Amino acid sequence: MVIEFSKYQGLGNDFILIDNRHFAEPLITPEQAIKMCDRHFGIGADGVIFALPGQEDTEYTMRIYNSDGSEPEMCGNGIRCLAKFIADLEGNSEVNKSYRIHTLAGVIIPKLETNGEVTVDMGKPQLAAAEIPTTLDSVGDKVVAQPLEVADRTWSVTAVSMGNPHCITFVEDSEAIALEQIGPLFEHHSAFPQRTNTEFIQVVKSDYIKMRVWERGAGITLACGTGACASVVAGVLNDKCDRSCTVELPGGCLQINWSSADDKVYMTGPANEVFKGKY
Ligand code: ZDP
Repeated sequence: MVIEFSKYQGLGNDFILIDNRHFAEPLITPEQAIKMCDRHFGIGADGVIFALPGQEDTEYTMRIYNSDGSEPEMCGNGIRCLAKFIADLEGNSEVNKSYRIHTLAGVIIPKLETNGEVTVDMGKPQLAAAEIPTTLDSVGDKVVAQPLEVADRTWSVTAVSMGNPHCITFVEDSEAIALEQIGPLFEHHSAFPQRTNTEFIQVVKSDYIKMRVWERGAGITLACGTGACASVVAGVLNDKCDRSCTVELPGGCLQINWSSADDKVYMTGPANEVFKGKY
């Protein structure tokens, strides 16, 4: 079967977008997604995203397969790409247009800004151990600065869910972390029964942090939107950063604001089409 796709990227986190508006189930299988994401034998991407019909009070549903074929609940860079893709499919050039999107992490609302960037209402972070999920101990009802043994070292980690699980570690120098070696050990650690995305954060200033990420199901990527949100939440919980903070990722910067007014996390960043094709 020949399938039309569009390739988008947000800060170098790149996705294959599929117009799935007329079918309730994804048009391709996880096995096909693995092949399409292959950077040598396929199109090349960190994941495949489907724009499906909405459910309940939403206009669209987003589903995503990681490059290993697993299905995460949410995808921050991906939903910015999805918003641009939908506007393109609809031929909609309305400014400040927002969409209500059903995801496995609840209703997420991206809004197209006049400068071409997208601001996403990412919802409230989940901090309870059982919801993340993690078996690490809690302080009160949060998993903050807990010891985790990985690669013969005890790390102090904070766990946050943005719909998907994140394990955040603050380090002196994020460049010095051997991500390729230790990333998989965090991802598959028994303390995270659904596996985990893993972020290493260097605090440059209270309103500017640098992040490197090992993504569950995708490995090293140039950016991770949910990871940037989770890292600012972790920074606030550890008194290391402001609620409004710039996150520098290898692919560029995201602006994150954990609102004290409504407890939701707002993420602003770019998303752009790269090319269209048939596969
Ligand atoms: O939770 C996971 O399994 C992630 N790999 C999903 C993708 C997250 C993403 N990088 C983001 O920007 O949030 C797309």
